[in-house]
Amino acid sequence: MTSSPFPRSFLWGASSSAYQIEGALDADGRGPCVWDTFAAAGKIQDGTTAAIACDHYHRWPEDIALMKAAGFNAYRFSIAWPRVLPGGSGPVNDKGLDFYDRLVDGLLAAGIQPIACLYHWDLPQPLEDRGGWLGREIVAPFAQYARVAAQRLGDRVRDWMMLNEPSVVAIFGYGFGEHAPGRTLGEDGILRALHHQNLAQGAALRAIQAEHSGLNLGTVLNLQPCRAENDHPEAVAAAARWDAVWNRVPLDGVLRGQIPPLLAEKMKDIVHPGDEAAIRFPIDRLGINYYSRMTMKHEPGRPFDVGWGDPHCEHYTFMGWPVQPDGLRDILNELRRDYGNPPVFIAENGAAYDDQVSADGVVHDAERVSFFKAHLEAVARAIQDGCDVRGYLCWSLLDNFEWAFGLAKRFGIVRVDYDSLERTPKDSYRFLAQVVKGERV
Ligand code: IFM
Repeated sequence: MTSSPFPRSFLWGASSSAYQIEGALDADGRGPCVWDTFAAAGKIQDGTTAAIACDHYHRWPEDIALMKAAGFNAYRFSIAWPRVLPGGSGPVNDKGLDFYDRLVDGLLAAGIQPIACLYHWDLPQPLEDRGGWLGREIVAPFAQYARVAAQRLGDRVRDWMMLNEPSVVAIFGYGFGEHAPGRTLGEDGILRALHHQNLAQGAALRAIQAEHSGLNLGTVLNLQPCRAENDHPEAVAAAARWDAVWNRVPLDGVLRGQIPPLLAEKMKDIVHPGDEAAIRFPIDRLGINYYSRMTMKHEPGRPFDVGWGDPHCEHYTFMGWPVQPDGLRDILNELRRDYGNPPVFIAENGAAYDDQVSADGVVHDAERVSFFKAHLEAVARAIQDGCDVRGYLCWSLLDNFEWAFGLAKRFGIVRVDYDSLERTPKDSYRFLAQVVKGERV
């Protein structure tokens, strides 16, 4: 394609996370994490667990081969904190690190750039037992973990992301209890967990920087534009509050070292002198996860007096999420206009659908193909608008363990048969492979 809006150096690939695909939860000295505890308490909706998941821990060579065959040149994976530091801090488990050594070497041999994410939700249980993200005691263990990971892999992994979606961890893990560790502490739990992730991130970024120079350091945020359900002032104010919680605490924290003014009063006992400087860091890359906009309404009695409004959208995914590709272009342009156009990459974008295996044994996932097409067009337009977008990684390579929904929600471009663990590329895989080759979009 001669007029491709995507630069030659563009990163194309997929994202995944350790807990969702690896399985092998007892292998090689791994310690327990909060999601193990949450699943054991019967909190996964379809009753499944991640004990085997995609068995990526053993089948990673096959998964790398799938990415290579698609022409992908980048892959974001997460390192499992409980494999590296089974107690959350303290003694290092070399066998856990050995797995990521093998994975990184395999990726590099296949010509795929590894992008490592340190925290994709598998908090070691011993740390949760000491308060988890609710206390600032977690900062030092996270910095130790970052240092240890960079010591082992920093000679080959150039791109390091600290967190994945801190607002989801805080809101659903500590506010509403729908995610591990299942705490239902409302506003205070949410704001504490958000701020302490920001603090831990700042310490981890500095720890890695001190360990290795020349690395690309960043983090991954799920930025979702917040809209009011209608133009009633109460709804507009509710959307602004939710935007402050969901988007601004993480974004303004790392990029500006600021607490959103709307939350300053509620956070005054959580934020200590000097914290603003500690959470700010001149990152090299911002990863953006985008799924949809959020439509909010005024709902007294809920945290921040905000509830979910009706987006009045034509299409929804199997998660019930509205399909709103223009929100991605909006968020990229907002970063360009209001945050100095930082280098960004799409670190996750994708959709779960009710996949059916056809008589030919393949999933012809036309809806997912349309989803990708529309979102890639949004990215292309944002690049034409002048946004500094460096890559697009779909969520996800494989069907996987979708947290509290278990194995029932399938996001992969490759189907996984959870009995045989056989991998079968879907039509969306072939579509993205064509895009990468410049034949589509
Ligand atoms: O599966 C998750 C992922 O772990 C984080 N971002 C959203 C995805 C889909 O819900």
